[in-house]
Amino acid sequence: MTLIAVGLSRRDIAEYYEGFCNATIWPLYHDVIVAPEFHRRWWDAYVSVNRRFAEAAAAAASRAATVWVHDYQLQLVPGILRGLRPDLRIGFFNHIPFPGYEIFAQLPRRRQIVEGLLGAGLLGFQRRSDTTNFLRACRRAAGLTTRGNDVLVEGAGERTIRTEAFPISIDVDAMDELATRDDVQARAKEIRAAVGDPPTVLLGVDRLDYTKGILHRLKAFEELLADGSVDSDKVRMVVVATPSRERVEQYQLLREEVEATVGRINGEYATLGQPPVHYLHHSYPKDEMAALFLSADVLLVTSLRDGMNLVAKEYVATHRDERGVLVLSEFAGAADELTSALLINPHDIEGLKRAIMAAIQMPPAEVRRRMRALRRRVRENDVTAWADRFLSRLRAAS
Ligand code: GDG
Repeated sequence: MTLIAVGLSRRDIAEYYEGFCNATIWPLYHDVIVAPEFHRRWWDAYVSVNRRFAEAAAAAASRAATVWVHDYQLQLVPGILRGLRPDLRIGFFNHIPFPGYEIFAQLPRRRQIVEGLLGAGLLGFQRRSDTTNFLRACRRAAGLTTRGNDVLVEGAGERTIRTEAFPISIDVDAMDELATRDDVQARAKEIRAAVGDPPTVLLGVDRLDYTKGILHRLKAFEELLADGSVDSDKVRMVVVATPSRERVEQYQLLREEVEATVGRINGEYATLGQPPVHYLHHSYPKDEMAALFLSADVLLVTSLRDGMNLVAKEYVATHRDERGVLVLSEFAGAADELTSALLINPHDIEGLKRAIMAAIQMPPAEVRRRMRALRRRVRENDVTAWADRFLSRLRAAS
């Protein structure tokens, strides 16, 4: 792979990346879990950085090349690039949700975003509902006509833009290979021993982000400890919260709240050297991640909104042994495919508690049956199948 760097100044990072991308678009596209901030100079920075990415691609692409633009940080690139290089075949994939129109409509420059995206010949989203939301935004924010999944752009150079759901996936073979390595399996045993070798290990792995529902998960666990449904000697929770966007204020506040909650739970329910919650604010290499997945009896994915959630798929891919229960939020894109998981609404703490108890107590035959079905689904649509499907649709659309 050849990488061409597009340089960002300190100011670009503050206004474009931390500002417009991660304090305007990210919360807005995740259903305003926290309030998005709108600042006109952040928008100017977004336009300027998108232009630089488009110019870099225009300079690097050969004649009639395919350019695949990724994610919410670059929504204006398809339009700018098309203006610079009409010969290119441009596709765009959005990794995060596309919000309902009532939410999207808050964006002061909503029309420009829609028009920027429509520079592509094919627009891919994670879920069908994201596609539907985008089509509605085309009609309402840009006054365009849609027909089925197509958007019609009229006038000189009339065009049809395709939209479609392409649920992203993982490299299943690579994950499976890691999980069958002897050293990784030995490490998984060590991890269990390190948390006190309890009968049940619950695990959550996320970037420390307010979309992931980490506090909801902790609340459910705390209540189960408080009402005596789980015994802190028998069930241990591992919370891996990878550092993320640490200069954005909402992420600093979340970190404080998560750490205070973990401290409170452990203060209340730990015995000496045996805390019920093991909290890790670190990044790990891939093999350690695989060992963590292998070590856990239950994976808790409690996202309040999530484009897909690859962690859920990775957990499934590591469990060739057909052990392990996946508790999965219906607000993660993965819920459309992974229907054999225990699907939950993370806002419903009682329902989440019931699902955690069901996971802990699930008979082994049911664990195997569900995991087998999950593995079949993840295998059928791995990341190569995902990319092939997108690129062949892009060829057909152009
Ligand atoms: C966005 C969308 C969508 C995490 N900590 C470490 C580590 N990770 C890896 C996981 C997984 C990836 O990062 C996280 O992917 P997710 O899908 O769970 O979530 P986002 O980061 O929010 O990703 C999401 C995704 O894009 C793809 O389209 O699914 O909805 O929000 O692979 O394993 N990897 C290593 N060390 C860590 O500490 N090596």
